[in-house]
Amino acid sequence: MVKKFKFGRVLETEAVTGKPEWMEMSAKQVPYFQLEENQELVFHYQMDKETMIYGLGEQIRGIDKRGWLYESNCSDDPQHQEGKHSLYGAHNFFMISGKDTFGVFLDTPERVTFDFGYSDKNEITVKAPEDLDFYLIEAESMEKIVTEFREMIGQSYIAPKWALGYGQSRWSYFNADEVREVVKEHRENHIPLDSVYLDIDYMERYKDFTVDGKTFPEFEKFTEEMRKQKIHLVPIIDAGVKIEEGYEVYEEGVRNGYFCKDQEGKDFVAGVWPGRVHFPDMLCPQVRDWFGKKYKFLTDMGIEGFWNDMNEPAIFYSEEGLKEAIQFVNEVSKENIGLQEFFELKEKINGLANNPKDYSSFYHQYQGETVVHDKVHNLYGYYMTRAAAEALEQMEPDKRFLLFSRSSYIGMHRYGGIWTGDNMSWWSHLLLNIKMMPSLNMCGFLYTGADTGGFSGDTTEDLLLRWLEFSIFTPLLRNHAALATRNQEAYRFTDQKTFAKIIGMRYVLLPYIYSEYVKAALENKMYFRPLSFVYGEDRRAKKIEDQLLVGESLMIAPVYEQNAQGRYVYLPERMMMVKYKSREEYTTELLEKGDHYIEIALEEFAIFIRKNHLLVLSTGAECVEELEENKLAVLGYVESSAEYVLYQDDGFSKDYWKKDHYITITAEKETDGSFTVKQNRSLEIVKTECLS
Ligand code: MIG
Repeated sequence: MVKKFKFGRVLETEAVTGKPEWMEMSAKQVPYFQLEENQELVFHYQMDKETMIYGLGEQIRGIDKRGWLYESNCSDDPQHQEGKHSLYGAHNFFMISGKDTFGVFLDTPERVTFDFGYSDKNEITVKAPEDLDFYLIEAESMEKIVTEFREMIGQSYIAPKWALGYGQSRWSYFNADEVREVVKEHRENHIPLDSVYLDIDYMERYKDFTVDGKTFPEFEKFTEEMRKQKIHLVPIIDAGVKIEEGYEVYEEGVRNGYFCKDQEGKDFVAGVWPGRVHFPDMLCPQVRDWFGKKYKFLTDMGIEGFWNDMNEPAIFYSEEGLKEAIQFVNEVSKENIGLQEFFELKEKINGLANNPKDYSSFYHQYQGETVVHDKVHNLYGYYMTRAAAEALEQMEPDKRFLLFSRSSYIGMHRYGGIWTGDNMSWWSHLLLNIKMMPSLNMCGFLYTGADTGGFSGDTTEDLLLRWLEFSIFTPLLRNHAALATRNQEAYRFTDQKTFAKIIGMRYVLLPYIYSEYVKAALENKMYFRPLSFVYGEDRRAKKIEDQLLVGESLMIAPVYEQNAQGRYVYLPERMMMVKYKSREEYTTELLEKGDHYIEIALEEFAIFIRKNHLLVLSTGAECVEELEENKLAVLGYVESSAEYVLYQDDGFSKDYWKKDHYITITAEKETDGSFTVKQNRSLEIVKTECLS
């Protein structure tokens, strides 16, 4: 049951589309919370000792969000450390599990703070602006609350199947030959690959919807050449439009008044990669229509996927801010700089980027009103990505494109996925990645993953391997690294064969991963679940955050510590462990409920099949196109009988609900101890292996 409480008149975010049964409550009596109303709304909730808090999507820290202060304020902050309060997204959904069981969604484009036992360890204090739509979702379990919430916000974006293959990225591959080299090395070393990402340097002077003719000549031919090798090129698009005479996008935008305005009504100027830019007013439907259609420039040349960056929007400096800073420098430079001035100087310069003052000095046209950016800040990346999605849908209604964004708000999950931004090549960020995934799923973001290997800083061979051993389970699987960092492509390291095998396992597992991912989207379920959602009665399982359930059949326990040869794994029930080096090299074993120290060498990873569950495996391939969908192996832990509903489709159409996409596979234990596997389609089951 969903109850909606309206406070003031909130600017519509269009996060909520569905209309499950809900009640609109006019009274300001919000159950569970004590409410203070002055300039803002303050909601208080008393926790008991057992209370756990889930949600908030893209955030730092653990799965249980209790014990820290979080903020919804989309920020381009590449330091994802514990002390932070906000990352790139604003996902205002959380759930309480304790003496009470409920979920809350605060729908507002403005800043919200979530004090989850930070000021007072037993109290939740949520502060929101006075204009707010407050949704209370009640159901008997965390999973049911998630599903109710997800019904309310609409079906999650589904990526084309090729986008579940392995992607290689770098800031940047500077020319076509570098890309050719990356592809060649992967193919020669039999490291599977489906896509190569183009970062900002493919453009001409960082201008959106241009291609540098010198470094990427005859781009259309180049995409075709890549397609022949079964590679998709995925270019980046940035939010800011370069100010440059003669540049069509800029001129059209100015002519039609499509850019955000400053206080005086002039086009607001910010400094980002292209230099001075204007921001398209993505909140305005006409502007979205215009900007979205620009993607056609690239789709016409054979591009089928994009990533949208810098759309918080990130601002290195504003004209005003820069002027002030320079003035300050000039002033102090006349003096003998004292310590005070030195610190002020430092702050002035550091404070130029993403300065709150700048976000309150430009304006949007939103639903017939002029609105200061501050008030709608958290919607910008969402609406940019929506612009692209809607235009692509118009251009080719029946085709799935790859689309993901850095900044997001709930609602954007219908239009694209997200990557989790500029992490570091740190072991702690691998763990952060593991913990963040279920929270994102709660908020509708299913097509998601981190920069595998780490973005900033230099990675190491073992970190990349261990990271891959987790990332092969995330729907978005991309190796990406920053400018001036060590080369991070799998073939750059000593043990290329191991990389080929581990990345190869992604393709072996793909029938299951794809099936679970698409079903999660269609049925408003989670692909990654914390153990507590399923084994909540088990006090040990309830607190485990470094093991996850992946889909219906699997539990994973990634190794995330340097030089570890294994790890402790807790089994909430008897499970079948499979340790994989490759499709051919693996061991199986039944393990009892309880704690186990499991040896997991660097070259392998462990998965755990749940009781009476099945796993389906392909025969492997070096790209998604080459997977033989009809030839499957079945692996299972079958005490009596197990059933698995396998979802399969062509991977690019949108006819998800067709009956013949669902194949039922059953395994039955016979009296003589053997197993019979059946299916209602003409699959070729190349191998069955069940334990009981
Ligand atoms: O200020 O385009 O998060 O993935 O490689 C950095 C260059 C801009 C930030 C993105 C990152 C990308 C980088 N971009």
